[in-house]
Amino acid sequence: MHAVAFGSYRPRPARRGEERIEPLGGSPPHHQPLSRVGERGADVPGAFSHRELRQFGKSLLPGRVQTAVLFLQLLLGSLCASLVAYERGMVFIPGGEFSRGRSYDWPDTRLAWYPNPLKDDTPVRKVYVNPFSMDEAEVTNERYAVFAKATHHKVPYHWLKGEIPKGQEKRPVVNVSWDDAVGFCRWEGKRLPTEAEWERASRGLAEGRMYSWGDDNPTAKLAVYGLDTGAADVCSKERNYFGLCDMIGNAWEWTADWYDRKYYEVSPDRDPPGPAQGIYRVLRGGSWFDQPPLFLTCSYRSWARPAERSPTIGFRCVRPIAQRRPDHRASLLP
Ligand SMILES: [Ca+2]
Repeated sequence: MHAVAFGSYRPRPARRGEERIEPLGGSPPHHQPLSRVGERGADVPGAFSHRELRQFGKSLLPGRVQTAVLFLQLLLGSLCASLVAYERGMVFIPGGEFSRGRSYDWPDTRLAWYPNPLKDDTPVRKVYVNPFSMDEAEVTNERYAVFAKATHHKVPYHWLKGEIPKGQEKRPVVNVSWDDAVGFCRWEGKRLPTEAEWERASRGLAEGRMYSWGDDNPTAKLAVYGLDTGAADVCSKERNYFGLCDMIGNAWEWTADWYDRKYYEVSPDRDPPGPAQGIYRVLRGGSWFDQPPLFLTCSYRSWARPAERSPTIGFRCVRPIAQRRPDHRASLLP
């Protein structure tokens, strides 16, 4: 199982008499609230409600041309933002800055005799990402089947006779390699999210927190986790702040980035593209198999060889809104 293959590190529970180190929590000092973004991009930054626009229009006095021009600009900006943001099955994630990484300690972080082998999700740094649209759900079996049929791409090995296992049409496709995922996203005119995009989308307003919903461990209402029976249908749990399903749990999700344990120390602050090379690709979000906390947190970075096909690994795609600067992964862009 994936958690066994890549889970060499687990925090040791605090011993009797030993101080339990609580997550630092709280908002970072330069916390900037995001604009509320509804599901499927129903409202976006720069968008105004019809009532607000009507009221503003009524306040205009005849002859005040400059004000009228401003009103028209606002109206057009609002319409454009809505048009750009809307795409069925996708959610608009506004561009912005957020605190990436783990801002709290695990119980063994400060124990000199028990050095923490993984501090790959630190240091916490402010990172800016451009706006993008993201699949609201992990790619399902039925969606993948359309791609496989159209492109003659091979299907996951557990599909007997090439067919989706009965009753699993709405489950996330798993046993797909990184290249399978890239091929699917490209076929849909999309690409895999970068690590930074994935974490931005996963966190929403939960900067400095363990999970999308705060610091409390998941419950059966919030995430698919801790099972031995496989993934569940996508979107069977509560959505996160942006309206995304299963960012925590259900299937691990491939990202575009190579894995480098020390990348956060050297990454650029704006749209970090990931290391230029590596051996493993980054996985995010934990799976149906994993137990909280660690693997299921917003900041945890897992990894696997690109050829890995695991029953716990799936993916979802994104589409950039703004043109990204050319980088070494330009070939991934649609
Ligand atoms: Ca997931």
